[in-house]
Amino acid sequence: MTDEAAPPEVDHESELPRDHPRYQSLLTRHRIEEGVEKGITSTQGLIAEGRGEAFDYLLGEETLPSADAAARAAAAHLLLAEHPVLSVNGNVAALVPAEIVDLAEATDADIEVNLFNRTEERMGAIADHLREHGADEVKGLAADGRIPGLNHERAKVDADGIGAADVVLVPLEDGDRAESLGELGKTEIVVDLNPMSRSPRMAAVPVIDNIIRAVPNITRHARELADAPRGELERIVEGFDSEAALRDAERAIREGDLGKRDGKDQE
Ligand code: PTJ
Repeated sequence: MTDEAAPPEVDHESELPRDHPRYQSLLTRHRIEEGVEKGITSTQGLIAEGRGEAFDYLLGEETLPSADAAARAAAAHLLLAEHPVLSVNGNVAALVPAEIVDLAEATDADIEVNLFNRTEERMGAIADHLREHGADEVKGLAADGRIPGLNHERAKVDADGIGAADVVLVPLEDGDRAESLGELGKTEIVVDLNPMSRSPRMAAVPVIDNIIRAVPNITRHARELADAPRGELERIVEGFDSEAALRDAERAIREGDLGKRDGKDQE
């Protein structure tokens, strides 16, 4: 027997102690930094991450019950879809590559790389990174389709991917593209920590949560609902109120729950 406390368990990927009160947030930063170093994430992705982190802090770095209900509605939409597609950008690829592959498997969805700041190098690096994490097929490289109403590079999609999709998961999406995809009649599921941002406000299902929690949560719901009859999935979709979900996240941010943030002071 010894009086010495066991040393904190350290995450081998990031070398961060797992018991650090802001472990998840620091791990997220570490992955984004690594994404930039590998040529996956754009330097603008660092700024986007900072914005997201601020909102996550205000939300107590936890999934709200309303965001969990949104994740369940997202899973029901993906399971009901004829042709679901998961859109991946540089931040999503850096933060949740294996989790996106799991969600695609659970919902029989295609994965498509779709970038705001599109370069062929980054497209290739992200596709390779997703394959290293288990993706069989990655769309987005053919770029033989267009989203009308957007300028050249941002409009590129695969005709048999996002171009043909009925339901699209578009995490951390730009407002213009969210609007254009909506005008094309696609059902959009947007994951974004800012409930005041235009993209979640356009979405059929806004999931106001960190992508690192939201994607595994949608997968968990999809696995639970895998054998549910269509009628039950349709009831979940119809029962979801996007306005109420956005209002609830705004309320949580404005009123705050400082108790939840104890011990999670910004460092
Ligand atoms: O890789 P690319 O070229 O496609 O570019 C991707 C980014 C994210 C850089 C680009 O789409 C962009 O500039 O996005 P914005 O306009 O900065 O919007 C990003 C949104 O995502 C903001 O509303 C953030 O609050 C939110 N966000 C950031 N990190 C997370 C997040 N939402 C959920 N989880 C996060 N980890």
